Amino acid sequence: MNQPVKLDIVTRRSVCPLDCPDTCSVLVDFVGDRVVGLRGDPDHPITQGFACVKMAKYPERHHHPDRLLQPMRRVGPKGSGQFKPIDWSEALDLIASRLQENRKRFGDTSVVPYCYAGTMGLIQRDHPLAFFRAIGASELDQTICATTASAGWEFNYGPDKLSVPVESLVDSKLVILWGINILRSNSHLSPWLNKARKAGAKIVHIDPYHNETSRFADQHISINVGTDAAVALAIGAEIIRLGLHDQDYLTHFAAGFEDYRQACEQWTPERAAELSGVDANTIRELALAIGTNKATFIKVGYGLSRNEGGGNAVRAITLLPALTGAWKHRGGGASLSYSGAFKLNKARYDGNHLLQPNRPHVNQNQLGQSLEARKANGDPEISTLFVFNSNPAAVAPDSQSVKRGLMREDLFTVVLELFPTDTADYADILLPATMFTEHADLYTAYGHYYLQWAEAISQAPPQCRPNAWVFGQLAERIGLSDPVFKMSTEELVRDLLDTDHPNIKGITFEQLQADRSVPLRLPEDFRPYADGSNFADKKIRFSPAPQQIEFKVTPTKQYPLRLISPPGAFIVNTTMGNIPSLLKQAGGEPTILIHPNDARRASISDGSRVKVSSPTGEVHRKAIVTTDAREGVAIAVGLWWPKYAPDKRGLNELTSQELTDLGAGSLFGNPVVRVEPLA
Ligand SMILES: Nc1nc2c(c(=O)[nH]1)N[C@H]1C(S)=C(S)[C@@H](COP(=O)(O)OP(=O)(O)OC[C@H]3O[C@@H](n4cnc5c(=O)[nH]c(N)nc54)[C@H](O)[C@@H]3O)O[C@H]1N2
Ligand SMILES: Nc1nc2c(c(=O)[nH]1)N[C@H]1C(S)=C(S)[C@@H](COP(=O)(O)OP(=O)(O)OC[C@H]3O[C@@H](n4cnc5c(=O)[nH]c(N)nc54)[C@H](O)[C@@H]3O)O[C@H]1N2
Ligand SMILES: [Mo]
Repeated sequence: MNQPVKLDIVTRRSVCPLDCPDTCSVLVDFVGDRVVGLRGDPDHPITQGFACVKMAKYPERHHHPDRLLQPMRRVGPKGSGQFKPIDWSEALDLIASRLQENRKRFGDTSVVPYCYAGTMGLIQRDHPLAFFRAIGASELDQTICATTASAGWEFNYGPDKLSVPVESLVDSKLVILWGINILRSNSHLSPWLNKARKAGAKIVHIDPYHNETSRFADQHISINVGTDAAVALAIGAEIIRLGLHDQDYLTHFAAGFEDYRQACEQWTPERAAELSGVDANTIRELALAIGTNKATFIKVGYGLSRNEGGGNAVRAITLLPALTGAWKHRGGGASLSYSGAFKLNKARYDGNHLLQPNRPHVNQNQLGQSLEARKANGDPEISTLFVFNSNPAAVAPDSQSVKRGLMREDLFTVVLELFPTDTADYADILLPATMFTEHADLYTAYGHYYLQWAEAISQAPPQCRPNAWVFGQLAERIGLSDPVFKMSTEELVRDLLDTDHPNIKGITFEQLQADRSVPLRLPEDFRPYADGSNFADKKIRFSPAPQQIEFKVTPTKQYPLRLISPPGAFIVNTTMGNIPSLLKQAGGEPTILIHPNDARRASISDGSRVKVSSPTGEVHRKAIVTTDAREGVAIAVGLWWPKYAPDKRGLNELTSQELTDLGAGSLFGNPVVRVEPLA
């Protein structure tokens, strides 16, 4: 046997920065300056010692040869990705002078940030917004992901999104994974569900895509896209008909129940079955199971909210545990997000106090039309765009429109990035950012109740800078005087902790430094909605009742399939989309899954190249013919970098800038498409 080579491995603790509910505590292994491994922290109660397939490849990302290492100025045409290195002081001077010129000429509101969740660290994610608020820029509505589902939840329960603690799930008797592929996008929930199952719980998955979570579950219920509200209302009707609702709970906590009851009555199992494709008896059985298992837990995903009726669907689904009083029972209730419990003092860190009245808003899902918009005198609405923590050329809807906007000669674009993304190619000034191991930050979570602190654990390349540093420098250059721009990360975090809210009060910076992960100070056996204390008006809003929204965009002869684009296993949005080993694992090229019957009708064979077109654009993909896709649904898994797709086009060529029913969210799960052989 070979003796293992002995290396001096030093292990340091950090927090995964990806936009994922699990927000893992991770252990990063170094040999000297080299990152050689990343593992889940075995001592963290939620991470439980395992990292996902993506982050396990983190060393490859850390040492990627394409990492941006110095500030650069565009020398080729926009979009060409041709740059020449400049130094930081030149870059910052150029930005500051062009910014001031554009503010003077086109107004403060012609400046807009475009940022989202490249890192979930609060300081590097949100603190830069203070800069834009101080200069009176347009406000960015960060609607690209969660606002529709959040609006649905908040409509019912009030502004704080609270969930059944992960630790209580072991006592669930029935688990419904509704429109979420937890094995892929919330994998650290699975150990808890396995424990619940050992103790007798049944696990049901409701999704048009038969995936690893369907196989993990005891039952998969396939459903037509965008019909969840009808099914949930029919379940509600059955529960009421059988008298399995919790009258006492409703008497105390429901507002407008009669309205809801009437809305449910319109949905017999048969009618819901016809629309949704879910068998009427399956709906009846599910209603009986939910009505009789008081500790039913419903995990609702964001995927089902990305269509015209998404907000109403989330409302209809998440009223079910209120109907049965499940919230009173340990392990019963629902979960969308845990974020509402992180009651930090957010008054200052992101410049809320600097926000000027009457700022126009730019909806993140309408970046294209905002960039293309002009005033009556021909001036652009947007003169200056700062992109950081986001890759809009790939992730924003209607890429053609986004690209037309980014190509504008009179647009000044600054991109702060780690890698040469498709968006970076459009920058006038491209700046190199630091990675999560290279800066300290504070992390909340949307899949558990632990607040976490990560120190910088590795040296950044000499010219890379944290987002907060960049905007601090710009603030200084243009003379912004608010003290918030001088605050260090530690000072900002101390400010965030400075609150009397019982969930936070008593958690100190020193404790975070020592423990890294600190549970929120929630009551023992926390049941957020067992009584009225967390509802907006002490009541759950059943009225106006959620509806099954009638879609404007429906399949036609020309575009017979509905397209959805759920997360891929190997990338998170477009992050990790340039890691060769992961791209290989993902099959080497982007694909589209279609059902054998749809494939036959369109004369498509498995493995062939196809043209996928929608009313907004077209892409070319490899077809995978499989019953994992529901008939009538085309599934494009994972957002490939457009430049790495064989046709150099991204999936959002096919999506539109129209918005959802609640929360002004995106319609990523809404387009209708035609799939045909590529000539
Ligand atoms: N590996 C991986 N993990 C991720 C991400 C990633 O890209 N990759 N992205 C992260 C981000 S930003 C987010 S917001 C979350 C997303 O997480 P979620 O959207 O909450 O969950 P997903 O796993 O995307 O599950 C979406 C599921 O909804 C299904 N679906 C689509 N339309 C409908 C519908 O109308 N009805 C029903 N019942 N189901 C429907 C899809 O087929 C898919 O299986 O995941 C995060 N985690
Ligand atoms: N068709 C379709 N489109 C979608 C979706 C879909 O389901 N279908 N999902 C949508 C969803 S759920 C979301 S959340 C959005 C996500 O959209 P984005 O938030 O834009 O997510 P990413 O594509 O991962 O891009 C994040 C970028 O931030 C960079 N980054 C990471 N850390 C840092 C840092 O510290 N500083 C700086 N400056 N940059 C950093 C990364 O390198 C990466 O390029 O996409 C949406 N787009
Ligand atoms: Mo997201």
